Amino acid sequence: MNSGLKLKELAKKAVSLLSKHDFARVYTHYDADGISAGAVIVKALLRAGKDFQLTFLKGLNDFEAENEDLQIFVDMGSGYGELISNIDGDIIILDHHKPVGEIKPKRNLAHVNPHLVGIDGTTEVSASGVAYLFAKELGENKDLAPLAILGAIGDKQKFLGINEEILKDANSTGLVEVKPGICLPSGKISKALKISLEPYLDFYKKDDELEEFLRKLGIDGEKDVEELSFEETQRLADAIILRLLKIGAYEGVFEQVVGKKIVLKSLPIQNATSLVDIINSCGRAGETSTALSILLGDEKALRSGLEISERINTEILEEISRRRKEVREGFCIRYLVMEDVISTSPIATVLSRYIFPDKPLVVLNIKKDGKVKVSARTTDKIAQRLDLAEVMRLSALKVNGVGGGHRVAAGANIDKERVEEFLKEVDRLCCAMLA
Ligand SMILES: [Mn+2]
Repeated sequence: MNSGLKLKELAKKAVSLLSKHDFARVYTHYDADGISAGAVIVKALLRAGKDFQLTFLKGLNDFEAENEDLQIFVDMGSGYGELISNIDGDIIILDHHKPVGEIKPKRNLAHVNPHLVGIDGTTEVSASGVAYLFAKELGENKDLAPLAILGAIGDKQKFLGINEEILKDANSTGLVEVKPGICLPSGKISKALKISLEPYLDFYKKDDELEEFLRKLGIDGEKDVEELSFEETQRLADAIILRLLKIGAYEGVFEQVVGKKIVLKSLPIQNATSLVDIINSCGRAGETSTALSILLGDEKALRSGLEISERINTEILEEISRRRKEVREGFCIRYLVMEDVISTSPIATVLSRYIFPDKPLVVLNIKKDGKVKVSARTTDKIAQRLDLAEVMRLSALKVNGVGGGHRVAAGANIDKERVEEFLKEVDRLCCAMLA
């Protein structure tokens, strides 16, 4: 049996476990992938006539299990074998993070994870994709494929393997179209270039440079991104590549930014880049229910989502421009220690992909309560030789914390007192893996 079919088999098992219950307690992650996966599950459960309660979590570190007959963990769970083993209830896990620790369930468990069947969950299928496979086994849910695509974009995945199949599903229903173009948020070009985080073009607070860029390009910055002619789009694409080269961005982002754009016809914002951005911003702002409502088609939620997104992106851009000077260099890593910022993950992502792509980057956020949230990022080129999930897991373990994630993007939670020791271990492990 090929691995795609094996994954389907796992999804089938999850569906049969669900069939024994009328109610499910669902937990999902608060980022674009987790929220899109949540939207898939909500729609699929509603259609299947199941009752449910959905909760968004930042992770499972402070999770306290409730006594429910069925709990569904989405975009999380696989990395927490011990925690899951202690839950007294039936459990479905729909995740794509690397499994850590054996799960010895107290009752029934259906664990759907691509890594269990030899599929790379980091690049080839997101939690939204796994949720979609589950939904497809549950009923007529092929129309949810665009949400699975959104999750894959949110997690910066490739359209290979399972993701490619999902894209085919979406194409076949006419709900998604892949067009030649550039992945920029919708709206005025000058604003899109300035506030975009993916791609990050380093025009924030650099109005003169932006003006010069547009002047040389011969394109009116007041024009809408969607109104560009084919020829203008090509010119802009070339200029964006040059800009990315100039700021020293990782070459792997070029193909993600320029070439094609994905149009999601059934979703309230058709520009996939914009929609992912809005959903992520809402998640970061703690407005997860707004994000979910947007994906379920609520117009009013969309209006507030747009406002939230602009506010959050500006805060993040401000933080990046202020903090990039504070990035320090170890032997084999770079690191940045911050205090109580809104969200470490997008800062880590932009810095590691666009400004400092030559070494793994570790960003630490010291919270007021003394807890430290760590985000580690690297390029897929470096990740061929190094596994950040392992680096985070082992380094955190050494200082009594927890860590894990993906090869290219991982994280940890540690205590403030152990920061120095932790960073030393991260650097040591990275050097060892890269040697
Ligand atoms: Mn995910």
